[in-house]
Amino acid sequence: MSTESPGAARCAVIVGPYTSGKTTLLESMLFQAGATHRKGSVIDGNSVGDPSPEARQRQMSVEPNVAHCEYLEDSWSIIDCPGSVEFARDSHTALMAADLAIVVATPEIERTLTLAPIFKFLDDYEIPHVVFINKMDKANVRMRDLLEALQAVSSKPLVLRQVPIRQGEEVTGFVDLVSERAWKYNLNTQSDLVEMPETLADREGEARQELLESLADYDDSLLEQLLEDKVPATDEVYGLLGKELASDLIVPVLFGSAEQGHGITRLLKVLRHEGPHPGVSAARLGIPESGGFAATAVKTYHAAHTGKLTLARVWRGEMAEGVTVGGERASALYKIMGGEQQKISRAVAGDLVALGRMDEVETGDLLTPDGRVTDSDMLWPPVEDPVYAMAVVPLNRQDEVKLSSSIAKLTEEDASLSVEHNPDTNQMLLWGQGEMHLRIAVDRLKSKYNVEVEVSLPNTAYKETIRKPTKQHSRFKRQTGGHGQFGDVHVEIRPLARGGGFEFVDKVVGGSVPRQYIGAVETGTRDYLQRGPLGFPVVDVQVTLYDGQHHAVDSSDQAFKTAGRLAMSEGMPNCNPVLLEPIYEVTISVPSDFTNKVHSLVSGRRGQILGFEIRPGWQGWDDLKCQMPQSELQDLIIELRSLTIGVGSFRQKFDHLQELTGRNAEVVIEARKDDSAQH
Ligand SMILES: Nc1nc2c(ncn2[C@@H]2O[C@H](COP(=O)(O)OP(=O)(O)OP(=O)(O)O)[C@@H](O)[C@H]2O)c(=O)[nH]1
Ligand SMILES: [Mg+2]
Repeated sequence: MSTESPGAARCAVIVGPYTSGKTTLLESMLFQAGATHRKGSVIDGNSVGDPSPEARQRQMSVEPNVAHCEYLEDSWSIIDCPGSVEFARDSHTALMAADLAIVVATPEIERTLTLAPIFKFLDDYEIPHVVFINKMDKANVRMRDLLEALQAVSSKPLVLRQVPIRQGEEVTGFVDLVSERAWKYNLNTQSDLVEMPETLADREGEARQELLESLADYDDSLLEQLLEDKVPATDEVYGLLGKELASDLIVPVLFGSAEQGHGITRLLKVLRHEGPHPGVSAARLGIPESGGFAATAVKTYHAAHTGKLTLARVWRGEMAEGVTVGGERASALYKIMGGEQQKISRAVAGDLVALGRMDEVETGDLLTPDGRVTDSDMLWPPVEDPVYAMAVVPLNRQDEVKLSSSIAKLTEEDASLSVEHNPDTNQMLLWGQGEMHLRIAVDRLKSKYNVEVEVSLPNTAYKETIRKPTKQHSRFKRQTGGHGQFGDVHVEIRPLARGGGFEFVDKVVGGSVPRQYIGAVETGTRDYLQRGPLGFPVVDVQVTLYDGQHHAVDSSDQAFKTAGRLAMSEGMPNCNPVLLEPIYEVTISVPSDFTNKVHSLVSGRRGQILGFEIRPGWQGWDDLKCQMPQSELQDLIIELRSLTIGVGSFRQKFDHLQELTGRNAEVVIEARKDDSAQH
């Protein structure tokens, strides 16, 4: 496949930490490219991006925003991603449509660490990217210091493309290090060409030399020229910038202010001249070169009027109205612009298109005329581990079915959201990436599907067991008119080793309990296990039936089942019952600067550190392995993020049940009693 695809639309995906100004940047780019006639703002709630009520209300992005513009002769699709780590899934999949990413950073050295996970993802998938340092109207750091801090979290060399012109503290323009021209910012429009300030000459020369040396690291011809003190041709430098960006060897760094519209035209020009073409991206993704059209489904939306919409990047061929994928027909093709959809008749290689009502298609599929390729060679990011859960119950009981189908739509839109029916606690749990993530899911249930739910913290799956054996004789006897009921059993109840579950042993001799009733006794004892003397499911217990009595007329399955159950409820309280709490194995990943803080976090939550190692593939990060009670994990992510400027994360896996005694156990048992009293 030719990697040159002149004329094909390109796709830039805007990513970056929370509130760095991505949606404002989109607004500014659209305005300065002439795609909009008025520049809206996130604060005023009239931006192209963030059209949903959930986003407007919080003045933050909660899903990707899609827009298009023509700049000079080029077509661009732009996807603006939410910055909150809780919506990382959307950035990850949107980036699979990207020819390049624009990483929006802020000029704050103390926040540069928040870029680490973003750079890591871009590196893992070799996605070409530029950095745009936004909010320069508020900057009070030296560019050199900022760049050094940014470089510390990027494994790829950052190459400064511009140096700031300052008047006092204020950044009023920039010098482009390739053309060596100076520009003065204008509010929300192109900059003016000005004389290069003399005071900047040294700094400019030094920064330009750094840029050339970075490029020369990957180009021998430029290296030779530099060694011979020759000045390389400007076109050659532009060419190398484009080439090395497309191969993800270097990361150009630009800056400006999305709010003021500063540096935006420069960014658009860099995209125009140096932005990779879709052919490069298709090759990177391993899209096969022949066989009709090929498109990747990168996001699924369920919209009120159009139903399900699949956002797809077309890599090859053409999709026209009525297009079918393995027999399934798209109801329509749309071009999305913020909250609006416009019907279009065709989409060709390079385009970002939304396909209507493709029920079978899932995010991540490669769409071809022959059908969906769900397991292609195409790289596809794994789903993020869930870290936070809420229990949900429909306010209106009749909404139960509707709730399940609505949640299914939400999880189809966002695979980092999932649902679990927890059999231990009998709760329906919504799992996701944090409190905000789940609150927005709950808001959407109401605003989109008209299902209101009550949310609560998930219950911990406590169990109980016993510590000493007992023998129990119980008799169930009832005489009520005609037929009576009679069952009499002798059982021995014994503790089993942890993980032993439940065992029922039949040691009846001589038919004191006739064969046909033994199963009923077992059923009775098993029934009891659902709720032991402390109020929780019973585990790790063995019950041996060794004797009993029966009555020729009055004995029955039912009578022996009741007798079995009775023996348990009379015997178990004498067995020294004890609470068991679930212990999880937890791996916490943080930059090593935070490792000490995490040690105290873990011990403060009754955790036990098992050890720590370097996080594989993450320079300067640690993986701390520990064991922690499930009850301490519920809001762990909230504290962990607040300790680590949002970048810490963890994975959890059930490990074992462990006895819980003392005050902690009493609280749990009391709460269970209160809970039962209410129901
Ligand atoms: N001073 C200044 N403020 C800005 C600039 N760009 C954005 N902001 C402000 O920063 C805040 C966040 O802007 P957004 O554009 O919503 O940021 P975002 O990165 O899209 O945020 P999320 O999508 O929620 O992560 C808003 O209050 C903007 O007005 C800028 O260049 N300078
Ligand atoms: Mg945003």
